[in-house]
Amino acid sequence: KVRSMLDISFPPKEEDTSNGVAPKLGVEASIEHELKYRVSANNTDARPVKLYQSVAWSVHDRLVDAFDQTQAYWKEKDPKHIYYLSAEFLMGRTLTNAVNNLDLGGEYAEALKKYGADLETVATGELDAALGNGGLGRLAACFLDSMASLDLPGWGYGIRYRYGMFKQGVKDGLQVELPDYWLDNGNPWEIRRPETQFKVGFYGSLEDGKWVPGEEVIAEAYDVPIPGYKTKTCGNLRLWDALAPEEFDLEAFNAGDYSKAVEQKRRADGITAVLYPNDATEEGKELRLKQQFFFVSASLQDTIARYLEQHKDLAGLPDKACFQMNDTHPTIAVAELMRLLIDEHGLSYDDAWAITTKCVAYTNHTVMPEALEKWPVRVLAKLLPRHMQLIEQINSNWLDSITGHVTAKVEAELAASDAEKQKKAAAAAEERKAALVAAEAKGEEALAAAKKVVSEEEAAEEKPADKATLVEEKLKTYSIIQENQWTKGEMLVNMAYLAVVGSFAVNGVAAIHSEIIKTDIFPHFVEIFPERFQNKTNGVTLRRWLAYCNPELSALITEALGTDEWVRDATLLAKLKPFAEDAAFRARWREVKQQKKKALAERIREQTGYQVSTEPMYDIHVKRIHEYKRQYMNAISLIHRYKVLKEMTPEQRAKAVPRVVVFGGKAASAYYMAKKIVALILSIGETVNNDPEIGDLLKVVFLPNYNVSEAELIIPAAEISQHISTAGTEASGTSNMKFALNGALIIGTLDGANIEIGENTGFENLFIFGVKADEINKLREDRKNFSDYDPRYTAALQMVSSGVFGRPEYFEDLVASITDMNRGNDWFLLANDFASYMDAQDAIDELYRDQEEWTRRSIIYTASNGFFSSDRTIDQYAREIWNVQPTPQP
Ligand code: Z15
Repeated sequence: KVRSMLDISFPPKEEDTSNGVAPKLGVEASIEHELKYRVSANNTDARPVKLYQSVAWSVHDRLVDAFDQTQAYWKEKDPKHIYYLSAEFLMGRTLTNAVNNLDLGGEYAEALKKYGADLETVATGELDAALGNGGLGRLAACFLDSMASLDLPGWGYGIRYRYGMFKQGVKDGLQVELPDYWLDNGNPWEIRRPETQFKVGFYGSLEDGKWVPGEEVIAEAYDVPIPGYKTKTCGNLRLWDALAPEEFDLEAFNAGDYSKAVEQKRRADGITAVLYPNDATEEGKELRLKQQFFFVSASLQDTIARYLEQHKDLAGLPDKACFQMNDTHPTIAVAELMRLLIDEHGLSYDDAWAITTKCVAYTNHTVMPEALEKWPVRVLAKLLPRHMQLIEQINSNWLDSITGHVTAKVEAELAASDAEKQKKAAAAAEERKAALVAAEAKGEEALAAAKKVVSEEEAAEEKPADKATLVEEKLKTYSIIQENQWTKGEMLVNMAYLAVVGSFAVNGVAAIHSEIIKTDIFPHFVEIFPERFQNKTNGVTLRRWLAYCNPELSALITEALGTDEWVRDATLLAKLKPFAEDAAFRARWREVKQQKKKALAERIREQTGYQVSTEPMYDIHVKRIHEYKRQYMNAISLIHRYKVLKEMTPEQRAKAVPRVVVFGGKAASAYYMAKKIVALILSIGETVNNDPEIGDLLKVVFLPNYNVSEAELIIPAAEISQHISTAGTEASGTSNMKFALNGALIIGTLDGANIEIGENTGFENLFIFGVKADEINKLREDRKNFSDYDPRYTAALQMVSSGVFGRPEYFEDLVASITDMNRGNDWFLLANDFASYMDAQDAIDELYRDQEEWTRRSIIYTASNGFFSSDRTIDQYAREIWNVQPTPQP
């Protein structure tokens, strides 16, 4: 701890534990108080943002009470805690969630009447906290909500990026990236903790085995209270900011070199400045590794410091702390925990290893090779020399520990494959012996000739493979440190392997994904520790993703079930099933959907200028833009749809099923193809939406800046949603769950959690198409000879190339990536899946004509997917991995 001089204790507590003025005031008075004193706006000029700020500060004070009480209670009870280490927490807005989780919705609504405002409008004054890219970061946010709601002692640990996920704009038909300075209006949801600071070192050297860092920064804590749903429990998300040492050490600053201090400050600022905007692709930058180590080191030091306040012996740490590593991003935790235990706390290597491997668990979120982090030994050794040394030791112990196993495996393989060869060799040897005997009988000359033949034959004989070499070769496939397969001679640290070796549990995020990681990514580790591998199918919080983003549908559900308990216990949603058969209920269900479509249409007009009707089917495809997610295939299908509509007679058009197709999603700023996909969708929209012949029959909208708040508006309005990744590539997907719970039907592949959604909903209710995951490898091999192009596909691509949508040269590479066998080679198999995708699309149109059946299915989706509540997921983590118990306040 750096700031020990500030560790002064509070004055003794009064009976009333509320520690501020505002909570003693009623809601209405507290808003007024904040408006006047914190935000400095009088009632009459309270503009929306200022009103938001005062309401937020008023809620903040109530959160702080809940937070202090929970944390004090947990400190006293000292239960085991889960620490969720994640480089990303995609929180979105907080106000609505906090007010409703605290069960203060009614009171705040009432108080706001005075200002002629409602909570929903006031809430739009808040900027999203977008400290994450997509699914992985949003999952972490859902998990925090569920941990608190289940009264589980747990904290999230991450980075307080000053710039979150970039804002996406559209200019001249292209994506542009704008900085996201989300702290612009202050942040009422965080509490700065200047008293909680830790030193984090980088670079330097090892002197007598001791690490002497060449650079040091200070990690300073910010706490974000996480209110559970209708419980006293309020968890914590602790985010770290980086300060230069001189910033707190005034004396050194004054005595030292001013320009050096400025340089140090600049370097420290850089660490927490900005989130890397890549989703599921690796960013091999040293600064990224610095970010990872920075937050991991601070979090581990913090946990150990708090543990040691109450316990003497670190051997007990595994009974009090579990660190869940969200993907490989925090994997340096394995080495850092070892270093802290050995170098800072004097434990032996073996004792430290025993503790570490009981404290750390790892979640894998992807099988995409480009997302599996591998840090060059050169980079790691420079930035973290002691950690590199420890990783080498971990690796050599690991390889030693399995040499017996690998040797036995090699022996078994040799035995099997050589048994045949040896038999043959023995027979040949017998023959030669006989030949020699025969030759000897014939005299000297014959014997010499025969000996010559025999020695030639013996030389030609296949020697049994050298066991030692084979063992060595095989061991390399288990090694945490491996040679780069592209850059010979460069050694890499495979962070996923380090995570598996250092963890007591490894899990995937959907059933199929957890199988694929066992067969394709870690099969050799499964041999050694089969019991280590688990599945924890993802989930989403029903608070944010149903109750609060769709209050209209929620009210209807609550009315039908006669209780709102389903918000806490999602399995109760199953009781909605019979209502699918009730025509009056279906009509009301449709009415709600219609209302949400209207809100989305309004948003589309605001953001794009396009006027869309609320009558057509709303078909939504929102997620990060990636080749594997195949927004491109959807775009091609829309070109075909446009072409068909153009070719129709007026009579035929009158019978067509109109659609509004909405795309949203960000392309990583350096992802060349993804940006072209965005441009293609924009161009298609430009052409189609302005074609008077088409009118309301088809609108193709790219809604810019898809983020958590946009998702809360978009998802409730969806009638069909698209989850069409190449089978085997999407680990889980989580928006599929949100759409299903909001009664949108799914068109999708047998990939990720789509499969389990199908199992729960009944596959007959989904529009499933495409090849299966176990066919992919073979199909990829066969691509070179692929000739079976669907004529619709070819014609649509021809339209792109011939400039129907403008800029044909700009789209050349994109077209080539799926048609030219030397450029991209259709790695994600669009050509293979296109025809069955179109069949599924036809089935959708057909079903939509039958609104009663469509609505029936919509209700069934909501009723069937309570399983995908993150409360269920977190309950499984708590029981099956963490061994953490609910610890509610009485
Ligand atoms: C990310 O958002 C996901 C995986 C990653 O490895 C990275 Cl770096 C980012 C996503 C998966 O693509 C998605 O399928 C999954 O639902 C999500 O993580 C949460 O597990």
